[in-house]
Amino acid sequence: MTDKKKLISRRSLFSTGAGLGALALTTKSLLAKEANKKNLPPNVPEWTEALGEGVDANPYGMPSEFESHVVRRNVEWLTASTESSVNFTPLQDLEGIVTPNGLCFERHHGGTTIINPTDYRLMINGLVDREMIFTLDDLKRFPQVNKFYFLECAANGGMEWRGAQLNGCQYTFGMVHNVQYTGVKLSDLLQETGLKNSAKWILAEGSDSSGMTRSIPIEKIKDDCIVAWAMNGEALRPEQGYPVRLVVPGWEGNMWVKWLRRLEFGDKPYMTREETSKYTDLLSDGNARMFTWVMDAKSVITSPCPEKPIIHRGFQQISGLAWSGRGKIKRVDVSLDGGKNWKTAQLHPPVLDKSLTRFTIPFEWGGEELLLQSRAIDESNYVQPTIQELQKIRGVNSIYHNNSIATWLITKSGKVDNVRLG
Ligand SMILES: Nc1nc2c(c(=O)[nH]1)N[C@H]1C(S)=C(S)[C@@H](COP(=O)(O)O)O[C@H]1N2
Ligand SMILES: [Mo]
Repeated sequence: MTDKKKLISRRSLFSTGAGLGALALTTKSLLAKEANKKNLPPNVPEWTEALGEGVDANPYGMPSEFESHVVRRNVEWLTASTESSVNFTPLQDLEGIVTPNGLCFERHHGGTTIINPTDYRLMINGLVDREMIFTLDDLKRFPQVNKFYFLECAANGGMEWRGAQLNGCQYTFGMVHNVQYTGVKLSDLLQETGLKNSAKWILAEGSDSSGMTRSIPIEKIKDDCIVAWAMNGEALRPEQGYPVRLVVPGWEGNMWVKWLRRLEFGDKPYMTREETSKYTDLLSDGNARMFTWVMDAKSVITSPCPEKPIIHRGFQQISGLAWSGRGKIKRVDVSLDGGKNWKTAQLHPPVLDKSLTRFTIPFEWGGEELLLQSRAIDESNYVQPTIQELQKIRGVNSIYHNNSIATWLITKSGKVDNVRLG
């Protein structure tokens, strides 16, 4: 091998991520925490000299005490009361595409409802052949599906319509989670109840004190909606609607009714509070968009980000998440210069329908200022817009459906800020 060839093969090793261990030894961390020298090689560390905890110490396992910063967080001025509130998923601390159950953001309008599953019933009524009431055990007798889907609140990023406001990945993007649901397809339940030809809409009703009700068109119900009782392999968490929630893949989170109590079939939309005064988008001409169900393609760089400053010069990875309510993510582009030049990132399998998708792209940082952006393109060829493109059509009065490209300013010290360009 000539010297030149050697160099090329070494570089290509780095660009696939191999050989990083050796590299890490030669670059100095800018923010290195002091390690206890006693525990470092060649010494035998303290933890090797003592027995560990017994197997019964944690009947339900918890994360390491050193990960206690990885928690859901709320924003004080967005918190009217804890019962009608929202907290945010710490996306910046997560890897891959699965959101751990205890870190899924919560949005409830009447607090977390506690339901004994023995007392749980799901009622299906209205324009069906047979009105029926199901217990949880009844539901579990049906053929089941196991599917990963993202759930995003339509208000995710809603504070950023007029400018950059919250300096954090968690606060600007964290109203999204992605888990594997287990449940029964709603279309399978309908084989039991039958459906009248005049049935065109469904009213999904929660059993919490908020009176959460949404209308959903019959085509979506027949297509892919799930009545789910498990997330990531275990029962739903109380915060996520235990024992049963509705899963409405790719559509705004508000429709995913938790603590699901009743499904009524009707011939027109029910025009509930949540689809008239809320979850509509006021345009510049005074009209409001209504029934804006689909969550358009969106992406975020989770590292680096305001909570994850750059701590090394030299070779490293940009990592992020992309998702679309219209299907699979087809491509993600990353820009280091505020959208002038773009490079295609690597998508990490599995790349699933209406699910978070992990992307990474390697880069070298020499200590210069950067304007970091990511742009998602989905399988319908929809391209994630800039905020200016979005504002041209939708004005600045909306709260919901802000899926614009965000910009992280990397400063010379490695600090990262959420900024607005142009
Ligand atoms: N019954 C009921 N269902 C509900 C809500 C609620 O308050 N009550 N909140 C909705 C909203 S606005 C969102 S964004 C999602 C949030 O789901 P999560 O708490 O699992 O994140 O649930 C929806 N389903
Ligand atoms: Mo929401």
